[in-house]
Amino acid sequence: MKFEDKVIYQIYPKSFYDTNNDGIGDLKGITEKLDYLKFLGIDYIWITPFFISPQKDNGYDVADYCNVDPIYGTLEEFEKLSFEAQKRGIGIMLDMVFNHTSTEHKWFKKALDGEKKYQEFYIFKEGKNNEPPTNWLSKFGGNAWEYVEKLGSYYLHLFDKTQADLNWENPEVRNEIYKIVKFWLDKGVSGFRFDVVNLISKPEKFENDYEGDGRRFYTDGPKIHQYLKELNKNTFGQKDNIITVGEMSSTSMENCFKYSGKNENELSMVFNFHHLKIDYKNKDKWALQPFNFQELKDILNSWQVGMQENNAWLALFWCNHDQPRIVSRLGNDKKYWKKSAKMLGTVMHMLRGTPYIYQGEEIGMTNAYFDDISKYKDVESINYYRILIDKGLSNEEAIKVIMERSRDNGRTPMQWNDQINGGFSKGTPWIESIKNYKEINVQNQINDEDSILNYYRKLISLRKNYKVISQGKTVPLAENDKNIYMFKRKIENEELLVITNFYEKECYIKLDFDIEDYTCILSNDDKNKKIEKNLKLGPYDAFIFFRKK
Ligand code: TEU
Ligand code: CA
Repeated sequence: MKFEDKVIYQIYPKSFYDTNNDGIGDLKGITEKLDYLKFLGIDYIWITPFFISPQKDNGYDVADYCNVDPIYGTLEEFEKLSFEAQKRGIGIMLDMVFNHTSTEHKWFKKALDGEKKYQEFYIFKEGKNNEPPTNWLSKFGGNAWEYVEKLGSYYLHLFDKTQADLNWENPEVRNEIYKIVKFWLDKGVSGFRFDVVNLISKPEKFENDYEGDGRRFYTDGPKIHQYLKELNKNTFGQKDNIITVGEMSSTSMENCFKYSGKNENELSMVFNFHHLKIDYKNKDKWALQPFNFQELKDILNSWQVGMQENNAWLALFWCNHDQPRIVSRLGNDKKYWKKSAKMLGTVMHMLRGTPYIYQGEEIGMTNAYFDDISKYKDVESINYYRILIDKGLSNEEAIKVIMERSRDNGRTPMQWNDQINGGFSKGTPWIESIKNYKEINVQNQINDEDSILNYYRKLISLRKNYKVISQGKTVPLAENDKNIYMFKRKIENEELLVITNFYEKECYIKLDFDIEDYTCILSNDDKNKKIEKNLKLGPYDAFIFFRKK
């Protein structure tokens, strides 16, 4: 695997940095912050979609894949960004949304105008007895089929009704997609993130799901591996060193062995979300429960071991633009804000896989705590607020759920300094800034040796200096401990030992192996900590020990 010592930084351009003060972050804003990213030490930036789009789902509804949406800038500005990034040794990964297009895409418009060729680009089906073709649910709420009066049929949309699913069965669709990928390869991009790519292969027969929402019929679908191998062969596989990551929704580990397997020629690595559903009550995102620590450990450990045994590679992450902020979710964003943010960072950066940092995570940005539905912008949050109210929840009860679970928690403006809107924009931001920008911002942390930001820099540089971090095998330890998450990494004569306390309570861990020769190479607490048979851990402590045999 070629990308094991790399670290990737995810940028949500809308909320990163606004250079013309229209309240929306832009490509020029990314270019202006490249020196900051260089300082952080990351190798690639993954930029979420900035293509032409009506922005119903903030750009995941693409109307033209080969042009920049004017709210973000121009193709020339992208080229400038790409040039400046390359100069600094930073690669650019683009976010390709090929499960669906916007209903504003010319293909879909032609389909609506009755052009048979383009109707076959999508999944149009007739209903039965005035009912949609199946009872499948959209991931954003409601039925997954939308009726088109003038065609007398329904089209499938696994997401919003303005995001129509493409028909990958059609070779012309696949060809068009190859052309788009090649267009961007020719512009010199270094890699791609493929949005919900394990949902592209739909079943031959469309039938009702009486057990779930339909996902079991199209998740890791029948031809998925064939499609990915062909995509690889016809596009990025023809060039050296292109890095690719697939976003795998509700996937299985067995499928991930193939998606990212060493000799499979599909993708470099995979995201999965199982470790982030540990606070969903009965698997329902919109029902709250405290996070289940044992379940979190079991999931992380089983994926670590399973993937390494099968020569497959994981993308490691806590945060992205669809997730609440991790320090608010698993840490403590008040009393132990700094310590818990560093502890969580330690875990993700020391596991086997490629770490992804989502903008603002490196300074410990928190959830938004918006207490009024009018402040939310995300289509999913707005739809589910309605659904919860219709279910009989009061406004207070519904807002409590949205406040914890909304994707907007991760979409508030990046906090650069203590100036208006945290230095993101002098205009009115498209989504409100979090009030805590006066304390939590880049400027405050950049020269503070003890800051979360500088701790992340150390985590990144450790990966560059220790082979055991980039390439070692993971050995889970203390698997049933109630407070501690702990593991070893091993390669040849190097060994890394990572010990973390996920709670505020002090605790002890008995080390039942040979503890000689370990030295602490990084900690969010006492850097001179000596390893002992009976090791004491303070609130949210994290220690990284190393030894060479
Ligand atoms: O997300 C896929 C996905 O399933 C998300 O809907 C997310 O996991 C969900 O919010 C959990 O409830 C990708 C993109 O990352 C997301 O921003 C897009 O909205 C979605 O695909 C559709 O393109
Ligand atoms: Ca702007």
